[in-house]
Amino acid sequence: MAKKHRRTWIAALAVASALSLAPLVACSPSAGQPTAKGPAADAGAPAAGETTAEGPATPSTAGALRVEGSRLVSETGEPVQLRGVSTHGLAWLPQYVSQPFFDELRQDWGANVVRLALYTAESGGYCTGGDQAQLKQLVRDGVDYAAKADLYAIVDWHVLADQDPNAFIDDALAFFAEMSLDLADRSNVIYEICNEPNGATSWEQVRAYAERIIPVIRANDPDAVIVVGTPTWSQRVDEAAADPLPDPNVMYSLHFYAATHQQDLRDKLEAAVAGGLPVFVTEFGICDASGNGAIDYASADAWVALMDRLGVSYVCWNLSNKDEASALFQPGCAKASGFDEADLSAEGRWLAGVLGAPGFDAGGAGSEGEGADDGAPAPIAAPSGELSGTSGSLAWTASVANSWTEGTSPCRQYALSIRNQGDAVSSWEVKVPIGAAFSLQDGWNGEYAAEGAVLRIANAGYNGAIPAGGEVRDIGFILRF
Ligand code: IDC
Repeated sequence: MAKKHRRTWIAALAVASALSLAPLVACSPSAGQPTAKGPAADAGAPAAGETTAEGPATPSTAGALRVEGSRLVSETGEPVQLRGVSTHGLAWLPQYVSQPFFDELRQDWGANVVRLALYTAESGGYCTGGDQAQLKQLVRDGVDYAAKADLYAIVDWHVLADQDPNAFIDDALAFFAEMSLDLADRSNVIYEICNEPNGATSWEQVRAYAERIIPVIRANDPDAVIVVGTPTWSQRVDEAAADPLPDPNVMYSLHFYAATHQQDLRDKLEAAVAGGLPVFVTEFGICDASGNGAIDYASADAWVALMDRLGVSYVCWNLSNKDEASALFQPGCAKASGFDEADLSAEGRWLAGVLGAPGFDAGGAGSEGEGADDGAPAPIAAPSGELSGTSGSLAWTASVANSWTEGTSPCRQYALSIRNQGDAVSSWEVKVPIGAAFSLQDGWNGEYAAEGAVLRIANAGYNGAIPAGGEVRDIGFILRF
């Protein structure tokens, strides 16, 4: 009822002051978007094919994937976006590779891909004393569990401390020869042949390595998608773009840690994709590049918004209970499956919100404030109460003016007020972390932009000025979860 009143009020306002309401921005892709049928190489097209009414593309719906232009596409050429999680090192934390947990990743988390990270060089890594037979079996099992769970699986040769993938190229040649033979019949496998070349390793060196590994895989699996890392911890997609490999089913990885890697790396991603390079974010975190430190939610949400807009696939680091910010589970959590919201770390709760995690909605996480970093909101389900925060000297409050359900989707109408605790301003912008996937249904007396799980609101043309100590009100919006 209040909703109806509100609409009447808007109409009156529009007539009275001849003001146009801010144009609505497309809803968050994680909330579900229609499938685009446009040319696969059109990087500017909305992210699509990934989230349809039936859910994200999976091996059973999209089949064997391939690369077309800058996009990953299904067997029938529909754009596909993969979104999921990476294991930590299989040698150290093998317990998360299981059928029950991979089933959960697909059904409860809403993921459509899992990455199996096989460290090459660290202590106990594949080339440095690890039990190779056991590790290969874990990879085979992981791909099998993923197939049964209807997930794509990335076999990740996790070059890190070794810096240059050529350091252990003989092991890599033997590994990929054997794995591609064993997995040749699997249509859910993606090969990632070097996680993060780093140190002084140049693109020429990575390219030379790829030119030796790719034919070995192709001998058994002519069509699988292969992802190649790029220099500087997989950030130099520009160098790959300048001299790409001739194989048409190759993608190039870009990795980011949101608190460290900001707009300049986002620009690199956008430029590479706009130039036609197929890029896959096979690893990212939302803390700093050490895998720890404070979470940067604003940067994380900006990354998600960009990747969703470009249709770029992304995989979050890492499935572990380590005491580090990039671990998806609470430190020491002893479970290996059967997770619920309380078991998730701050990054885990954020990711569940981004993926739309259907299995976590029912329990109504709503764990606002509970152990969250930086006071950031943590709910996964639709937030039920008032949201508030500050942007510089502006203190804002978004209170729930009305709530209802459309179909099975909760909707909330919010009233926003902003108090200026500093000097007079002539314009304003606030970022409201919603903490759950949403779509913006309506908004008034402001300019609205949905960025991942954050709603950015700037002043309209007529309400930018707030005197010192003053307040603006009558700003409102409707979200559907
Ligand atoms: C980190 C793990 C950490 C482990 C360390 C070294 O989170 O527990 O001790 O590796 O093995 C990467 C790497 C990834 C890193 C991660 C965070 O691909 O292996 O994991 N990171 O440092 N690139 C950038 C960041």
